[in-house]
Amino acid sequence: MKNISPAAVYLKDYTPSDYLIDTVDLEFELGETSTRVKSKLTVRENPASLSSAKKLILNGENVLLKTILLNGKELTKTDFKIQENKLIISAVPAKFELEIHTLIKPQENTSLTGLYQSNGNFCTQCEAHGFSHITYFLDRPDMMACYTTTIIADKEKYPILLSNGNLVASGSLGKDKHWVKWEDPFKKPCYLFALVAGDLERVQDEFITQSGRRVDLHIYVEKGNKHKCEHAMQAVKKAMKWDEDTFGREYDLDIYMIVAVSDFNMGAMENKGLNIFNTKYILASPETATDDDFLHVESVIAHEYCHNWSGNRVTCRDWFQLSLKEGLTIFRDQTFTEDTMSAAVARIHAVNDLRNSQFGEDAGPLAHPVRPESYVEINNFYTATVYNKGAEVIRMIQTLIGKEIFRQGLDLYFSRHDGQAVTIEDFVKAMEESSGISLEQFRLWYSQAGTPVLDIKDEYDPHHKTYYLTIRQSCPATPGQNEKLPFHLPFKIGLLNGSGEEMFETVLQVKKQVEKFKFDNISSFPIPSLLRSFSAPVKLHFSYSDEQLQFLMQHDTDLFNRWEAGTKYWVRVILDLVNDFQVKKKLQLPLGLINVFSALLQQAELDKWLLAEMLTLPSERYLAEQMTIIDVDAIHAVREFVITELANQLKQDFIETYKKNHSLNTYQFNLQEVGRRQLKNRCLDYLVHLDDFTLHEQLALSQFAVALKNNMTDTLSAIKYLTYVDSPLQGKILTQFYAAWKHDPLVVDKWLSLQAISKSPDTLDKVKLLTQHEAFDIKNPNKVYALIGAFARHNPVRFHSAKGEGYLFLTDIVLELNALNPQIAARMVTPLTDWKRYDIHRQGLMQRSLEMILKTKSLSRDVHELVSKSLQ
Ligand code: B3K
Ligand code: ZN
Repeated sequence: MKNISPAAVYLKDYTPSDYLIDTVDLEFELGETSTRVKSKLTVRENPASLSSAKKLILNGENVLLKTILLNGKELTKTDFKIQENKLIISAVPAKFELEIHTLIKPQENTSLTGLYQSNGNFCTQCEAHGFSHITYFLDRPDMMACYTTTIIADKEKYPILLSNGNLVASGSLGKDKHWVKWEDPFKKPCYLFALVAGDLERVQDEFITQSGRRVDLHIYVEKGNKHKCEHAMQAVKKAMKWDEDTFGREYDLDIYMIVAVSDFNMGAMENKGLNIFNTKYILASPETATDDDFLHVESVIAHEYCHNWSGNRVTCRDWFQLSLKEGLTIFRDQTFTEDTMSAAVARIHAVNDLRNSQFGEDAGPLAHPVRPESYVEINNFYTATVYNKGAEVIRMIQTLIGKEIFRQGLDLYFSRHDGQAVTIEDFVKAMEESSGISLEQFRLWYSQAGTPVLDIKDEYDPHHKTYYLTIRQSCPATPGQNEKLPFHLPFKIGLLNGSGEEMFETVLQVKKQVEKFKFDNISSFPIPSLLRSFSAPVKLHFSYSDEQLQFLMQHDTDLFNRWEAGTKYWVRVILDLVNDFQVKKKLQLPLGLINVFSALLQQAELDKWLLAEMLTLPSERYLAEQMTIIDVDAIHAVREFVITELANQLKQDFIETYKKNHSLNTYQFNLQEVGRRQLKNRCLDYLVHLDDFTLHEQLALSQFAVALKNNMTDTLSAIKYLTYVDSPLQGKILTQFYAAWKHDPLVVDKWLSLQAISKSPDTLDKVKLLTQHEAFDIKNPNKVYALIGAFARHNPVRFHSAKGEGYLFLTDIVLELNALNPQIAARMVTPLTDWKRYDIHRQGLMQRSLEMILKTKSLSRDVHELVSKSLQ
C-alpha cells in the first residue's frame, strides 16, 4: 500500500490567528493509568485577523475529549466537530471563556512529546507541538498567554510538583494527595509550558542579579545523583553573570529551576523558569564524565539559560523563524564558551561541528535555507542548518557591523520586541537600524541554501608594491533552488611577510560574483591568511603551496587559522594518499611531513589544548565531505595509515610529551588541566596505534586501571583505540568497564558506543546482540544514540559494509522506532538519506532500504518527509 503524502505547511501562507487566548488556567490530576486535564481559556477575536468568517480551530493529538463548556454551558455534539487532529467549534462569540476537559495517557506515551513518564516521574516536552498532545489548544508560537497551573497528585509518589513561574499556593487533598498552584507572570507561547512531578532530589543555590534581586536556583535530579550537580550549578551562575556582563541581560523570575530526566529526545528545553534537561547535560563528575562532557554541560546550560531572552522574552512568530531563537542562542552560547574557555579552541570546535554536520546537509537532498519555506514535520527542521549555520549568520552580522554596534542592535531588538512573537526580518531590521548599514543583500543567507564556494587568486606587483586578491563566489544548486545570487559576506584577511610578521589585517566586504581587492604599500609578496576565524561559512579554494601552509601552521597570528592551515595540509596529504590507495599504489608519507609534525609538537608557546587540536587529523566525516563519491574504506585505511606512520616515526616525541603531561592529580576542570589532559591523550592516541603490546600495557592499560574509578577522560582515552581495533585486550577491557559502571546509565552509554564504533569485522553482529542486552532500551533516546547512532554515523566502514547488512539493520531499527518515537526514528534514518554520495552499488542498496521504509504502513510524518525527499 502506498502512503498518502502528508501535507506541507508554507511560510507564504502565514496568517494571524482568528482568535487570541489571553489566559490559560490548567488543572492536572495525575493518575496511575491516565491523567485528567482541565483547561480554562479566555478567548477573544484577534483584531489583526484577516478573515471575514472567523473560525475557532484548536489542535489536539492523542487526547480524548471529555467535555467542552463555552461560558459555562456544555456544548453538545452538534456544536463542534473533531477532524484530523483538529477541534472545530462553529459559532463562538467575540469574547468568551472556554473550558475543555481531556484525558491523556502519559504512561503509554513513548514519543516523549507532550506529557510522559521517565523512570516513574512525569515530565513534559512541548516544543514544537507537544502541548496539543496534552489538551486542545491554538498550538502556534504567536499565541502568547499567561498561564496558571494546578497539579494534583499522590503525595508519596510525587512529592515534587513543578510548573512555570512562581509557586503561589499548595495544600493537601484527602489522605493521599496534595496539590500545588504555579503562576507564570510572563506571557508565553504554549511550547514553553512545562510540568514535572516526581520523587526527586534538589540541589540549591542562589544568584544575585546585577540589579540586586535574589534568584533561587534549584536543580532537581533522580535520587542518588545529587553529588553530580556541582558543575551544572556553577555553570548556571557563570552563564547568568556572563549574560549580564556581555549582553546586559538579567534574569526575570525569582526562581530558576532545572530538572534532569533520563528519557529525553534532545539535549534540553528552555521552558520558562523550568528548564528540562537530558541527564547527559547536567550530571557530571570526574569519574563518570569526560572533559568533553563537562564542556557540553556548560554550553548546554548557557544555551538554555540564554534562551530566556533570545527565545522566551522574544519568541518566534511561526516555526519558519526557528533560527531567530536557535541561531541567535547558539551564537550566544558559543560566545560564552569562547569567553570562558580557550577562544581559539572553542572556535575550532564550532567550525568542526558545522563542517561535520551542516556542510553535508547543505550538499544533500535535505538541504534547506536557514529560514525554510515549507515543512511537513517541523521537528525535522531542528537541524545543523537552522542552528549552526544560523549562528554563523548572526556572527557574520556582528563581524560586518562591529561588536559594539551589534550589541546596540541586540539591545534594540530585545527592547522593541519584548513580549512579542516576531520574525527574522524584525531582527535584521534592528541590526540595520542600529548600524545604518544595509543588510539587503545579506538577507540571502536566510533564504538561499547551499554552502558557497570562494575561488581565490592572488597577484603581486613588486614595482608598485601592490597586492591583489580576486575572489570569485558560487553556490551549488540545492533542491528547489537552481540559481543563486551572490552573497554578502565578511572576509577577514591578514597578510604576513616572510618572517612571519603581520603586515596588515582587515575585513573585506565581498558582495559580487567576482571581485578584485587591491592592497597598497605591501613591501613583499605576502603570504595571505584567508577567511580568518572562519569569518563566513563557506568553502575556500586557494592554491597554497605546501610550504605556505606549513609556514602558516607555525606563524599565523590568528590561532584559528594556524589550525586551519594544518587542516588544509592534512586534507591534501590524506586525499592524495586516498588516490594512491584506490589505484593500489604503495602508501608513503610525503617527504618532510614528519618534520612538519615534529615542529608542531615543539610549539611550546601554544596553549596545550590548541596544540592537541593541531595534532588531530581531520575527521573521516570531514574528509568524506571533500570527495564527490565517498570511499569510506579508503578514507579510513589512509587516515589510520598516516596516524600509525606518525606514531612510528615520532614515537619518542609522543612518549616524552605524554609523560610530561601525564599526572595523577585529582581531576579538575579548568583550562590548564583540560589542555594538559587533551595533549597527553592525543599523544596516547598515536602511541596505541603501534603494534607494541609492552607500550600498550605500560601506557594505555596502566592509565585505564588507575583512572577507571576516578577519571573518565583518562579511562576512555586509554581504551578507545584498543576497543576500536581487533585487539586481544578488547573483551577483557569491555567486561571490566561494564562491571565497574553498569549501575550508571550515562557511563553505560559510553560502553555501548565504544562497541558500536569498533572496526572489528563482527561489529554489526555485536551491535545486534547488544540491542538484546539488559543495558539497551530502544525506548530511551540516549541508548539509541549511543548504540545505533554511533554505529550508523561514526562507524562508516562497518555501517557501509559492501553487502549492505548495515543498511538493513538500520531499516529495521527505524521501523521499530517509527511506531514508538517518530522524532528519534527520523534522526536515525538520516545516514541513509545521502545515498547519492556513495558508489553505484551502495547507492542501490541504500535506495532499496529507503524504498522499503517508504512502503511501510503507518509511517510517521517525520520519517515520511525525510525519506521521500531523499528519494526525489
Ligand atoms: N528548543 C529546544 C529544542 C526543541 C526540539 C523540539 N523537537 C532545545 C534548544 O534548542 O534549546
Ligand atoms: Zn535552543
